[in-house]
Amino acid sequence: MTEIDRPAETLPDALSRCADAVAAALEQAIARAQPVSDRLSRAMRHAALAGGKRLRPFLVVESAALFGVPMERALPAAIALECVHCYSLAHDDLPAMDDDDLRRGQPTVHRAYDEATAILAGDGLLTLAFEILAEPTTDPDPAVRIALVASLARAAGGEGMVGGQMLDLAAEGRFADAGRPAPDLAGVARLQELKTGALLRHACEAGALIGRAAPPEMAQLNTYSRVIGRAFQIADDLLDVEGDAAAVGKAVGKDSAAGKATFVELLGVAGARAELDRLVGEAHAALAGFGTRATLLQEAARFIAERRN
Ligand code: GRG
Repeated sequence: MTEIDRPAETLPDALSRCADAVAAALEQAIARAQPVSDRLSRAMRHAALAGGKRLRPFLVVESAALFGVPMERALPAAIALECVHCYSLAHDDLPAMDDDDLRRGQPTVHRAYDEATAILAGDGLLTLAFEILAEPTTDPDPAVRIALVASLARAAGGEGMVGGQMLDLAAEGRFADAGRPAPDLAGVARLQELKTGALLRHACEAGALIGRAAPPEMAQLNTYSRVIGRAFQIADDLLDVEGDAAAVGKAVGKDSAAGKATFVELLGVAGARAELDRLVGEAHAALAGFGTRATLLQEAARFIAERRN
């Protein structure tokens, strides 16, 4: 099916259809990987299958759909990214990092199992991601598979999410020798562009690679992904201030307790909301060249800005 005969779908329907497909594909991928320990297998499933909006896979699928790629073709790259995201959450929740008991409304992996198992489950998902990307079913062209591997590695590693997480821990004043990122707007933006923005950027890049996007189309998606990355984090900061733990599915109020600078602290609640509105407009504009094919991605920008969990 091409984008031309793709049936119109509302964003909630498209998100839920994608989330179901992602859960089924993750379940199969973990089973195929055959972890030798049943406990490890169950912990990996707990980390990967306990709910979640599946926003990053949705962005992969919809970015690829801009180029007429059906969901099934984009799904392997989409679940590879979700494996990395789920690993990062399992590790972030550990006592050595955020020390959280609740994630996606369920006990965190180390609470449901133990710390060593949670670390290994995260490691298992991280490596599974790259195994999936290496498989020919991900893309028939080896050059595209290598580009996907390189893009995800850069996004997840020391120059991306892991680097951002390190800056975030430094912002709490944990390391005497590591320096602290400046507690101003530029410092917070840089930290967040790495910690959470990098995987969102990879999501759109992966879809563009699978869709064989031309450089100008790649650039438009890159702009969109940067803008929604910023919106995602501002919305997250607002949830930390105003959200309800039951609805959010995790503890709230942790940023101010840790004394961290956030967008909301620097802009104020009204300023943060105004910035979100501006960013939603910018995200729409970035994809204007794709016409109605980009409607779901444009609506996703508003969803990200207004999300309640
Ligand atoms: C431990 C290597 C390592 C990295 C951790 C992403 C991250 C870095 C930590 C997550 C902590 C956190 C709550 C960050 C705020 C933004 C964020 C990633 C929220 C969770 O993402 P959603 O809202 O979650 O997409 P779901 O559950 O819907 O998948």
